[in-house]
Amino acid sequence: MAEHESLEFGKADFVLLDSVSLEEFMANLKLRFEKGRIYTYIGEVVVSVNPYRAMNIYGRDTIEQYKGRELYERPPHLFAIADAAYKAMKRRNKDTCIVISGESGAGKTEASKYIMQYIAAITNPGQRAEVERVKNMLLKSNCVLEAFGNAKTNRNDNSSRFGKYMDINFDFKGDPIGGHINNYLLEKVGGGSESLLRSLHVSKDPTAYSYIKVGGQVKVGYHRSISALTLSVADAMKVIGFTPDEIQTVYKVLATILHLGNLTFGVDGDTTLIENSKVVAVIGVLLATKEENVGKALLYRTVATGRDVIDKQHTTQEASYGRDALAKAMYERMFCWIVGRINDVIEVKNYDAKVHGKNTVIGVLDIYGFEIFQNNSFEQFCINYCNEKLQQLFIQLVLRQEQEEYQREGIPWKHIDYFNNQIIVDLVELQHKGIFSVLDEACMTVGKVTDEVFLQGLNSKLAKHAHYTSRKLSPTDKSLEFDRDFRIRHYAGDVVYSVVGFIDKNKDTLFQDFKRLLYNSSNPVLKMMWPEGKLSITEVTKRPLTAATLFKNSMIALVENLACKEPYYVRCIKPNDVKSPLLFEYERCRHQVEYLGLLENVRVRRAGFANRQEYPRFLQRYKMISEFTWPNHDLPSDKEAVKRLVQGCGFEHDVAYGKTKVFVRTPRTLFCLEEQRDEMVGRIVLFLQKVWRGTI
Ligand code: AOV
Ligand code: MG
Repeated sequence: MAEHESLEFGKADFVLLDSVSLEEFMANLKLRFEKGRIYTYIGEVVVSVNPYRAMNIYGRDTIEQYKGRELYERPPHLFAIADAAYKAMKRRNKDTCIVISGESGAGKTEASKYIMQYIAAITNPGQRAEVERVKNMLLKSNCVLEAFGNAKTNRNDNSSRFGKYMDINFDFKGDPIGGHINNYLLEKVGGGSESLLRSLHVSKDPTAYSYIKVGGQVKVGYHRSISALTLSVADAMKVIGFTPDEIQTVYKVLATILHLGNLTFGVDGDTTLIENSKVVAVIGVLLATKEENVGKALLYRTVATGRDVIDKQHTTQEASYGRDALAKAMYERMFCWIVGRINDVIEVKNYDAKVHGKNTVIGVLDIYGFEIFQNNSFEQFCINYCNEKLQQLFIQLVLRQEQEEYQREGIPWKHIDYFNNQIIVDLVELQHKGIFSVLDEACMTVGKVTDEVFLQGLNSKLAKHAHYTSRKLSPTDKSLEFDRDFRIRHYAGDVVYSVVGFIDKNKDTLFQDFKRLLYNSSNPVLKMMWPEGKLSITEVTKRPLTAATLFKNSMIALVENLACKEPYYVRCIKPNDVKSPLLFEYERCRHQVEYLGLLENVRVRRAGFANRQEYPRFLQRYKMISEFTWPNHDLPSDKEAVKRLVQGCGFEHDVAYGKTKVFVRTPRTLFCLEEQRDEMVGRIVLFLQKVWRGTI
């Protein structure tokens, strides 16, 4: 809690504020940001404000300062939290997780990288080769995934378009021996960049590719991902163990996607045709398949009618839809395949470690942050739902943890009120009544399914919901500009979504013809990515789960997984929307502090006890201030000794004794203890100096 830092930098822990009000909280946050102190605690939670400039606080020397230390011994830092999670894992044999949350651009991904670097730096003192290999893989995999899964958005130049949860497995020595990555819904919008094109020996002009130019602008999306596929990424892939053929295939898939974007369809009488057939030939070469097969898959669809199988021709509209679906599916499949290959490599290999050894885990979650764009669609809806789930988890865990600790230690607990966002989580995910269910139902309607049908379903089911409205339900509401709009009151703010595209994105259908096309490629790597292409049309019977259902299930599983680990939290705040290192936009920050529930977090922390320490730790730190405990006590237990010490100082009223820990209610008491300690340490030092000099 206390840090060896002068108060001119504000309070290092919000729990130490003189009074808990939004104003005081904000004043402290602002002061610290302006003084270059970007981290502040709320107990064991780190609040981080994106500095938008390089900070000289992540180097080797800083790492050394935090290694093995307790939270309150050093200024607040991500490293301290990482170390706490590591210690809990190592000393107490606990699976832990570090959950990093905050809106888009707040600094989650950067934080997750520093945490990984810290863990890599403090482990494997014995320099075991296998452990070094694993560490190297874990760090390198990050760079590859970022290259493919991040992109420039309006909110963040390096925005994570996928969610990532990485488990790091440790052996009994506390060294990393493997890991596993779960990835969540990749946003698959089109794009591309010049440097990729150059490396692919196709046109240098990015506007020559229609997936890249939209309204004269280079479209976001794969933009950055593809540009990042430079030598360094290919190198990292090589180190991880991707074969040259695999890396080549990745390039070919990317090139195919760009070429697909240039395909245009026309009609001649009753026939749909491809207007630029040269492109088809190029794609044929890239995919190692016959040109005519590519053409056929783009223009026809095999359908089973009773016993017969016929080729049904697409309209130009269907063909364009199919083309775009193919491009997106290829990208997504490739991304998942890359994650799978990385998992193969970082999986815990050693049989002994797997079966006999103590194998504990630290999980690091870095996901896409809450976002609001000009136009919000299915992807933003999923991303924002994900953030609701994580907020809900925070509420439960932070409350639960406190509650459980007081219970365990036999100390009474007083409830603090929160805005509980469970109501919004339910609005999205509840069976039968939630938005995902309504969407799935609409998708299953026989006949022509449209986004409007979905919207009608929402309006009829959710008309009374406090967090839902739409143009139809609130016709005079200015923020709902179009008939297709609906609005959700999220915990982090109102977001207007357009229903356009929800049905298609949810069904996420890729014609079986394309799957077969890719499966039948003579490129074995590509073939491997599309195993289900093996099935013929008559064998495909099961309706695949919708994107919404898959996403919901993956979120529920994620939350279950996090909930059974000991959680550590990093709450990231974005200080302004212009990426300025100087600007602390008060309103912007206040809003985030509010919706993140940080003030309530402080209150819970304080209403209970600001500080708790295990008896031996407490003694070790303060024993010099009492004659009963210095230099050693002769009482029957450390608990008794702490009681004597506290009595002696006159803090009885402010302290509670749990089974294993002493709880200190107000920070002031701790200050006093710290002051007395400093004084005593000073005296002891002086005394020792005198002894040294021979003056005593
Ligand atoms: P995000 O992960 O929270 O957004 P990032 O971690 O990508 O946000 O941070 C956005 C940008 O802020 C980075 O590219 C850096 O320029 C800067 N930044 C963040 N943290 C630091 C730091 N500790 N030191 C220096 N610069 C920093 V998103 O992924 O969009 O939700 O989906
Ligand atoms: Mg990110």
